Amino acid sequence: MPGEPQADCLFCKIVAKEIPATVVRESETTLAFRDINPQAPTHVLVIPKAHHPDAASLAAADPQAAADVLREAGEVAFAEGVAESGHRIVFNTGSGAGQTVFHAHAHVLGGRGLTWPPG
Ligand code: IU
Repeated sequence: MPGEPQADCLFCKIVAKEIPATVVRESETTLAFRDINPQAPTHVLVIPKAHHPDAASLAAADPQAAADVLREAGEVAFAEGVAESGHRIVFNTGSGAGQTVFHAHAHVLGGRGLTWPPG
């Protein structure tokens, strides 16, 4: 069933507090925590609490939850002080794009200059 917790999903385990994470924000439907391998001074992941494998399937199955993730990503950027200096919200989608955890997540990156195109 879309949205159901998956036993082998690392981010479902973080939502269930079975694996620790440095949580910076939590809402009814989302969780935001610091990436363990930060690629910028600010690098926070925002995930839906429900399991969806990637951003596209999240948006298709639950558009409100997708909107919640985007709103929380914006709140994280504001709280981290990178809202105005510039930040990037990234959804790697598919292994070819570097997705390694197949539970939808937004990377919120900021605090340094970000070049385009990304690698
Ligand atoms: P990706 O877009 O699927 O590649 O992003 C997964 C991210 O999850 C990546 O930046 C990892 O550093 C991060 N991460 C984490 O924060 N905590 C973990 O326990 C694991 C991965 I495994």
